[in-house]
Amino acid sequence: MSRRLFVTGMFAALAGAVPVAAGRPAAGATARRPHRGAVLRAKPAKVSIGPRTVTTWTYDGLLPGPRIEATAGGLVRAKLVNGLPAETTVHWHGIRLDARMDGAPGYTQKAVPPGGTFDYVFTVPDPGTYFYHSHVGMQNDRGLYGPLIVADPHEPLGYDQEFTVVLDDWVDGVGGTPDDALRRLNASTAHDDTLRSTLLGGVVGELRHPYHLVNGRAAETPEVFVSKPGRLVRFRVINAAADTAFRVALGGHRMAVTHTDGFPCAPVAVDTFLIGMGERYDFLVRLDDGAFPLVAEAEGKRARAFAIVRTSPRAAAPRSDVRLRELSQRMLRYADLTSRQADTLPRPSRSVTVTLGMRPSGNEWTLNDRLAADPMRLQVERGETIRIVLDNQSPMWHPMHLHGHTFQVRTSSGPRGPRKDTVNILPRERLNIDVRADNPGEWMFHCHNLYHQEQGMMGTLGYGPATRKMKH
Ligand SMILES: [Cu+2]
Repeated sequence: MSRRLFVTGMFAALAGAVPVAAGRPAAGATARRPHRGAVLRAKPAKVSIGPRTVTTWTYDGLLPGPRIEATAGGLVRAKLVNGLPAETTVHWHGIRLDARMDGAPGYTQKAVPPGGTFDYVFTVPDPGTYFYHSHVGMQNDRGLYGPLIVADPHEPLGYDQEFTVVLDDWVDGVGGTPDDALRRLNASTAHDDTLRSTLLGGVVGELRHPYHLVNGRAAETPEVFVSKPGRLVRFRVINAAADTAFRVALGGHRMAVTHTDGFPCAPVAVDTFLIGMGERYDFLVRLDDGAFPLVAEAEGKRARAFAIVRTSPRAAAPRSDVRLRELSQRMLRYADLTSRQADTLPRPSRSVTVTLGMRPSGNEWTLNDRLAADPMRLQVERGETIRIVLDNQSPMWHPMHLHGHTFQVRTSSGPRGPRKDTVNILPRERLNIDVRADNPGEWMFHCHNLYHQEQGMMGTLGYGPATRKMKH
């Protein structure tokens, strides 16, 4: 099939010309359970990532945590039971939910103490690919994350099968914990500046994680997604890593990117895309006959996460170190992404600048020159639309994430930039994002590099005058 025909087919599918044929999602080896009345038991556990077994903190002993499924407009109920030796919360990343359910410790709830419980009950307004994770300290760089998939009751895309691909960088239980890694960083001003990428404008991350995972499995013992030749398959890719952007490609295939951060966009045919921490991308692909490498290159780190997409039981498995030409071919840019007319926000009535900075130690990251302990606060009034001008004066890229809202990225290609909740901004770059203030609360706005978050890069967007901060 030619690429042009393929893309035409994608647009036809979006227009509803192809009937919905989505069967039950088959998420490879990812554990699943019905979401109704789900109980999430946060607890220490031994889990195998393939080449080794590690002791870490998990939900229900699983890595990733259980897949939670919901339908747009419906309810999610999840009881968090804290079996950890530390306090914890669950944040529902990307969901425009009731602020009391956002899981932001000290802002929207008190963190749940060891032995405690918390009932998360909220409506999910938008379909799409989301995830949940702990929002306390470095816990998200352990195993405390899982996919949250919100089905569209009027799904306009026709496809035969879907797979969820949760990416992670892994250090816990391999020469220490993420807290140890953070302590080492904070104790030194010498940083590893060999981790570099032109695409990310310089140094890419704070440390070299020893493993990179797809659905909890290292490249040595990869996840295998089983399908059939000719099937049109939707992949939902979630970057749950703490410090790693991934460059994703499927060997021998071109992909049509259909969604970012849960929201639909006009399909774009590309060979590869870059996904920062906290971002999600969905793509459609018509599978060929064989066994194909699904590669997520840890950008600038000379390592990769790896899985196999198999449509032929007899085809030889690709090696995890296979060279993929797709990785260096046509790459998705934000300017390629166009949201639906219905998702386009009105003109903002004012703009505020958020300057991203680094203090000379290299261990303190700031928003408008403030650290998390005395955070930047953007005040908004309900109903207004504001423009946030992100101005990165720091020497590293940052995936900036806003809780409780999706913003519209104003790209160079016109007014219908993508709706997103997490956006990568490169060093020396300025980027405009518009936010409609339609969900009152006190919302975190922070870098999703967990090390930067813990080194101060955390502010808030709040409605009306500041009220007293909740006691941690
Ligand atoms: Cu950052």
